[in-house]
Amino acid sequence: MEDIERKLDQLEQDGFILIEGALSPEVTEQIRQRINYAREQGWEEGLNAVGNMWFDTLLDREPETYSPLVGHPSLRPYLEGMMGKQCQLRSFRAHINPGPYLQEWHMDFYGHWQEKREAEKYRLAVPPVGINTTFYFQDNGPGLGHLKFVKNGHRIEPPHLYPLDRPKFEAWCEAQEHVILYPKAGDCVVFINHIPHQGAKERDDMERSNIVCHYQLTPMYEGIWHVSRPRGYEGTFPFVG
Ligand SMILES: O=C(O)CCC(=O)C(=O)O
Repeated sequence: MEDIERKLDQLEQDGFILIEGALSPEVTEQIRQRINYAREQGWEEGLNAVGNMWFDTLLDREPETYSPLVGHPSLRPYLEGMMGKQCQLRSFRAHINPGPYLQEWHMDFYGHWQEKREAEKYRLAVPPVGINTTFYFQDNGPGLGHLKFVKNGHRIEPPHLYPLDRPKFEAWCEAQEHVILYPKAGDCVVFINHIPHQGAKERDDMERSNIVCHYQLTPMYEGIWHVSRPRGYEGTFPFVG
């Protein structure tokens, strides 16, 4: 219990926590292979300019493989500890980085700060927030690959967001103090998803894939500024019996 409380404090304080061994080696290997199978089948939605190939349909295509990741028991204390029953799966996306990969500095929930200001105008409104759980299927490490955060980037509003001036926003992110994580296969990074972050391969030929579950605490209106589209309502509350 105390350990969980400490981790919840850390998530609030730092904006992220690394959960080591969130998935067993067997499950990690099984899912790694299924993600590669998805690529063989050509199920990707696309491959973007920074080297990220993405898949939005895997939870629907192979629920027996992927649904255990939603509200996974090793993460439940943190998701539930932060959001309770209102914790809602917003979207489920897998990624493969087939070649060189240096992600753009970005936030998954770009609209957070403007929605926060909006919410402050109304008596019952609360600022919408979201959490990512990103599962890794290969070992990252110095010389291999990493995930970088802007230190305390969930607590300060970055400049150049509204309207987005991407070069200036990215230059600001680059100039801040950073924290670098090296998640290993089976680890999961849980983070508040308006913190600016950037994944990267340091070795172009490493195999690298991950699965991101986006959760949201509050219902968010269609068109809110978030990198993912919502899955809808039915069956999206993992902690409600
Ligand atoms: O490690 C990565 O490639 C980046 C992960 C990411 O952008 C995310 O989890 O939202």
